[in-house]
Amino acid sequence: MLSETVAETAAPAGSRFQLRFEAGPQAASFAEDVRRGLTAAPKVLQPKYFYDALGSRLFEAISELPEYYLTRAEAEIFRDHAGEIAGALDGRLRVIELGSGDAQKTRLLLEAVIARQGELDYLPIDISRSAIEQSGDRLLLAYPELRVTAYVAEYQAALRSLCGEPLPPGVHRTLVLFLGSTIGNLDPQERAELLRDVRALLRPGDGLLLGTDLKKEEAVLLAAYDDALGVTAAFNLNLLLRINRELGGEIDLATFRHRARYDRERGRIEMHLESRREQLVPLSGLGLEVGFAAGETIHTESSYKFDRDQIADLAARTGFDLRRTWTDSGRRFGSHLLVAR
Ligand code: AVJ
Repeated sequence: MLSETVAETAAPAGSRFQLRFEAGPQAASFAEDVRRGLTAAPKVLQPKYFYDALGSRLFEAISELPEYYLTRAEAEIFRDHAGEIAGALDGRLRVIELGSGDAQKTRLLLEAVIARQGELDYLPIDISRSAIEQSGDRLLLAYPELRVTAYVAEYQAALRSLCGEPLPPGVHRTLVLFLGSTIGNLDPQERAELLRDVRALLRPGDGLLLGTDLKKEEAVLLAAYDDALGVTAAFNLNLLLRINRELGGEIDLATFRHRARYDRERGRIEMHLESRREQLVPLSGLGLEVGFAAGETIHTESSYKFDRDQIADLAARTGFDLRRTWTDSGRRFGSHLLVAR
């Protein structure tokens, strides 16, 4: 680890809230990743950079859109089955969440676990400090039985740090939550690597609850990533705003447009930022000028869609068994319980 700090916070229940920062040894900076991504062919930026303060709020707004069914479908699963999910592993649980964001739908699961065991250690990991602080405050106010140890970190760095720590007294099992189809952002190889990192933290019988979007009709998928109100377009274009603000860019946002397409073969939605014309984009802060042809794009996100067989196969290759899959009534989304072998 390059650095680890435990921050003082103004949380209302200070003693029940700890905030930790983990900088992985391999973590490149935003500046380095933008330089590398925009000088590559084809051009690419990593979706983790969507989530600055504004981007995190835009994603929350996306969750409210009629076309973006993922969040609602997963919440429906938790409303209908949280008790079953919380009871699927035996023993007292602690809950670790990867990419907790605002942790809204997680509440349904936390409540079900608290109902079973009376109290709970909850360890959210997220790269957005603002999202994790806000949600931590709100959770502690709502649940006096909760202790929160929040990690502002990339998953890998936090998982590795957690590996070295003993289980708190009275806790027998770890349940890791990776919800919202965030795993869909990872390419097949990265996806397996992350699951192996999770597996390394777990003991046989521990669980990973994995939320994934399911394969479906292309028109439905495309609408979810190209909504009529243009919120997803704003979410995507916000990356350019962030480059302007943090890296001294002078990108004219009006010269780019949001694009979503479905790659059926790979089973993934792709989001791109497309240059409307040929141009030279000044990134003075980086001492760089980036040339774009008309219609050239920056690939900003892949969002993979899955079927159950793929999840069973992924589980088998990473040291888990797929014990059970819950779906919403429209069979749009899947919550898969993987149990460590
Ligand atoms: C948060 C990664 C699950 O891929 O659906 C929403 C992000 N991108 N609209 C997704 C997103 C465009 C979202 N995940």
